[in-house]
Amino acid sequence: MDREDTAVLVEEPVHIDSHLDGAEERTLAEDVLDGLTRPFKELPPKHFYDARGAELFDRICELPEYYPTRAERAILEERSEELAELTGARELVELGSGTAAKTRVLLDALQAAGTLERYVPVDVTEDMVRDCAESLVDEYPGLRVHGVIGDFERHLRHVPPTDGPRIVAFLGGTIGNFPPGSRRRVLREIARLLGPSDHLLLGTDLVKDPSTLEAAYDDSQGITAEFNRNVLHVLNRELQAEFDPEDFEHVALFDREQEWIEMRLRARRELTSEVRALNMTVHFDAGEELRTEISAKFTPERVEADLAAAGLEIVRWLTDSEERFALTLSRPRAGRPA
Ligand code: AVJ
Repeated sequence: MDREDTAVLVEEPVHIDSHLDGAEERTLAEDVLDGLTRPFKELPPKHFYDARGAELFDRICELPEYYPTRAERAILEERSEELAELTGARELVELGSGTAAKTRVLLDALQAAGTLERYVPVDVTEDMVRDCAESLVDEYPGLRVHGVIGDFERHLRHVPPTDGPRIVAFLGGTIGNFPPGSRRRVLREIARLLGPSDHLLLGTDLVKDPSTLEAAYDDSQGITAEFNRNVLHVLNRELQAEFDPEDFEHVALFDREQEWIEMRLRARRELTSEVRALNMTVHFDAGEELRTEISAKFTPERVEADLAAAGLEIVRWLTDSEERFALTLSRPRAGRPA
């Protein structure tokens, strides 16, 4: 056996596959063509997260008004040991892993239980996944990391098969960003990653009084307003648009009927902007709004119904002491159709 053959046999602790192919830019262009020509203008929230958007989101997580991150972390700190025991997981798959800040709490518990073998982060930001993978293999001796760079709406089929029980984690309440129909579609797709001995760990923000909710999305320091306006910086840079973000006011309100938060950008005056890459002119009347995000708030009944629609049954319903946020552990219902 020569040296090259030997090299193939050495297993690298970090393995990263990228499935991005320029389709991301097309998605932005399509979403703008579709969403900004409608009578009620709308853009999907995933376009917030360029480097500046990701940094602003990290700052949001530290704000006194934005409780979901702290509440979810508190639940994990309190209950990770139990989750490790219930699942016996050898593998953690994390959708939208970001900097994996909360993930370490779960990895610690799986490590302590002696079952942890592999971490599979799925995220669109390659640099973040790579940096995070390198730190994690140093922090957790024996851990292998298989990063999947892609969009969890399109690339879930690239998540590698598992050879032992796994937890698929979808944290932060991001499932709430999908309108009800696509929410169930996304959950069904995620459920296809689960075999009979696997579990889904889902984070959802809970319905509560509107003033607490609205404050969480309209903080006194104006960080969320900057985050919201950042989508216009993204359009200016990626599609050669000419918006002045300061022409738009940040709006956050709780829709009591739908039980979701809406973020909007409201034109302070009548204005037009070219979007040069799309050969398009966008017009706003004074006061006209662009919806940039919905963030659904859940009741236990809604979580249960959405999971059931994906063929999943609840194993544990975990909340923080103030019942602001929930983590739900679920598993495939016996006899579910493949
Ligand atoms: C990361 C999508 C769950 O909806 O609360 C924070 C994003 N938007 N502040 C949320 C967000 C405004 C956040 N998610």
